[in-house]
Amino acid sequence: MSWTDLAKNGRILVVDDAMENIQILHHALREEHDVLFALSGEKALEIANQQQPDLILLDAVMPGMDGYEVCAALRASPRARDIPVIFVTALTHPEDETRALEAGAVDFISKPFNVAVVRARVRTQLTVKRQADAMRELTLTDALTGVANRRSFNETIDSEWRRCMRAHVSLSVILMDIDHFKLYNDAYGHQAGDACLQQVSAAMKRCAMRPSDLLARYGGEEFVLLLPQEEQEGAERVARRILDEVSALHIEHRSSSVSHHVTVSMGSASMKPGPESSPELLIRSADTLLYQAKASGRNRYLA
Ligand code: GH3
Ligand code: MG
Ligand code: MG
Ligand code: MG
Repeated sequence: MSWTDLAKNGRILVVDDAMENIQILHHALREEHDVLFALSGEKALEIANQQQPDLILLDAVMPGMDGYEVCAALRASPRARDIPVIFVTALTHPEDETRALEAGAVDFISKPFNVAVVRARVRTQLTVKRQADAMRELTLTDALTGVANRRSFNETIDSEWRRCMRAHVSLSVILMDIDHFKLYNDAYGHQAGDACLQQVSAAMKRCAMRPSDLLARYGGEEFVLLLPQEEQEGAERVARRILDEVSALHIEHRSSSVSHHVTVSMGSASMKPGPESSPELLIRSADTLLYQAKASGRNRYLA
């Protein structure tokens, strides 16, 4: 990707069974946007799921899957359902337009179209999409630490649970709690406490290696790390690394009875999704172990 691509405003997938239609739209949009294309509905779904464009311009009449079917399939796909769709079609009847909007399209452009109008409508939808993405990001992020919040964790553990169930693999969680954090606040002040939370969560994040791992702030000074497709042993390796990383921060904590530095306690649990298990049970197991880690001296993990 060159710097000019980076400077472009959004990535658009153009779907049409006629190459000349794709060329016209490509020509109209390429200066401002990154343009991908697909010559069939099936191919469009594949690209939408893999590359997650910011907007799709969709032909209605195509052999194989038509635009309406593509639109319905996009809405049903977790990875593609938030991508806005504009129909661009030779169909002009109000009923066709209604059907497109009912299928989930955000706009409908009839051919022949005016290029300037297409550009303007595309820009509008990209702006709306950007705002929606930013809003979603805000609702899923913890403001202090920048890691995922509990709402995001709850959404993710449910979907990863289902994914691991289909794949017949385990998933693990590590529940983590800063030791004697109340005393830390009392000794160093609330602002220093906030900075400590930021440093500790950043250290935890460095230990989450895979793209599907998710670190979230679970509550005040409590964090949770979700490790999809990870067995007990892998989770223990990560927990050990977290102990080391947090200890290597060397954040002074003179009133802690554990160490003169900030430490964490952890409980980690792993499960293979099945009828006897649930995400709630997984978290409860980790929580019980965290409690025991606290009771048996802190600055350790139990699995
Ligand atoms: P333990 O080792 O048993 O976990 O003891 P603790 O003191 O860490 O646990 P406790 O639950 O008694 O206290 C948690 C403290 O975390 C109290 C609360 O003021 C502090 N805390 C929670 N959220 C924040 C925050 O956002 N910023 C700061 N500075 N402190 C916070
Ligand atoms: Mg067509
Ligand atoms: Mg604590
Ligand atoms: Mg706590």
